[in-house]
Amino acid sequence: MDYFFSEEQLMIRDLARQIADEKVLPVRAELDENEKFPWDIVRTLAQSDFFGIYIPEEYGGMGLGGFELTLAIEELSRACLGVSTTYAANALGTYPLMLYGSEEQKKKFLPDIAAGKRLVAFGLTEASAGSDAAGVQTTATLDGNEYILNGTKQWITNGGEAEIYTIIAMTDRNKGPRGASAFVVEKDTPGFSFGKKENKLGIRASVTRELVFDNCRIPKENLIGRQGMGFIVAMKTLDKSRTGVGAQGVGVAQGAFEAATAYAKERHQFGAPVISFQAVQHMLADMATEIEAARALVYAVTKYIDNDAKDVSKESAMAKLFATDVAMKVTVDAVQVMGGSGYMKEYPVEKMMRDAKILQIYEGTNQIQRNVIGQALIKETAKKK
Ligand code: COS
Repeated sequence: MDYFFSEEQLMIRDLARQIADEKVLPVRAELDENEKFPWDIVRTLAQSDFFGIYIPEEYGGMGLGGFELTLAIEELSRACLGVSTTYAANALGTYPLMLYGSEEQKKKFLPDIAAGKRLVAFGLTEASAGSDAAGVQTTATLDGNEYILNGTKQWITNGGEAEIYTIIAMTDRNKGPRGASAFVVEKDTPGFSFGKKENKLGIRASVTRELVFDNCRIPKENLIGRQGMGFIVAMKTLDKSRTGVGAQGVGVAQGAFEAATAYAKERHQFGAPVISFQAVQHMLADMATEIEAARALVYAVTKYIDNDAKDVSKESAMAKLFATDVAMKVTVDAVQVMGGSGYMKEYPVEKMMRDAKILQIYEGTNQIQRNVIGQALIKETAKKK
């Protein structure tokens, strides 16, 4: 398929592919085995200006869009989903500042983020808040010129390694979603510490930690947007970032498909390469078709969002839902095509299958995506009456 990329888009895709092939592929098994955070790769991405792709030029970025970011995420995911999660979660954490930050906040934080000098994390999830985004228990209480944060965030990607945190906390618990507010909190703020590092099934190169706020005082100026807007900040952030999860799905599925196809050409049974058997060909044909359909949807939705479309919740949820379900199916099938070898750590597809599972869970489970799509359909059909 030719997506008629511009010169700049081709350059980003090719450079991302080169970094993935030269820097990520050789170490991905080791990063996975030892749960090693990919600092060397983060530095390489920073040197190549990858952290600034989607950040406006006035704040030190390249001034491009979510589409170019998607191309970079897809290529990194083709090699290692743990590495691409670190990179994509950085954008997730940055969006609240980009979308709702004050001029002062943007000037203060975005240049360092664009340069890859400081990593970012997004903190919404808690023990009793995840799918139920309004169920946040962490509180932010205004005290003079400061907010005091108390509570614990769970399963936070880039936790501990990031230096900038965008956090959703309740400024008024009685108001439900309208009682939430968004804040930016810097690492090393007294009262802000990190809990245990999680031991995960997949994406083991990425780090997942608890964030603990114990009477953590932050300046009043660290409020993002207005008080009470936190739920909207979180929803709009997720609307924008979910296509990135879709791109992760396309990338990991592509990587698994390529590995399975190459293997099926090499492996001989009954005197012939297994790819000559129709049963295997049909599996590969389905995989190739589903990947292309997922890629087309992710690209189309990302371009739609880049063109300043107003309400993108439904389309963004569709891209995430479809591409990540494809990723799960394709990675499972890649293991099946490769049989015993597919199950062994010597080959990359068992890791891809373990990694892919998280895509159906984080940034809103695929059940939640269906709820978002369903709610949008109800609204749309009500308008048409
Ligand atoms: N953009 C703008 N406004 C939105 C919105 C969006 N995407 N989604 C909801 N809202 C608004 C609603 O219109 C509603 O406004 P009013 O009070 O004026 O009517 C308000 O926000 C509350 O919305 P709703 O009643 O739909 O909230 P719910 O608590 O039922 O939650 C879902 C809705 C399930 C969609 C939300 O909780 C969600 O997205 N959950 C998943 C979050 C997630 O991805 N978690 C993973 C961890 S973060 S990496």
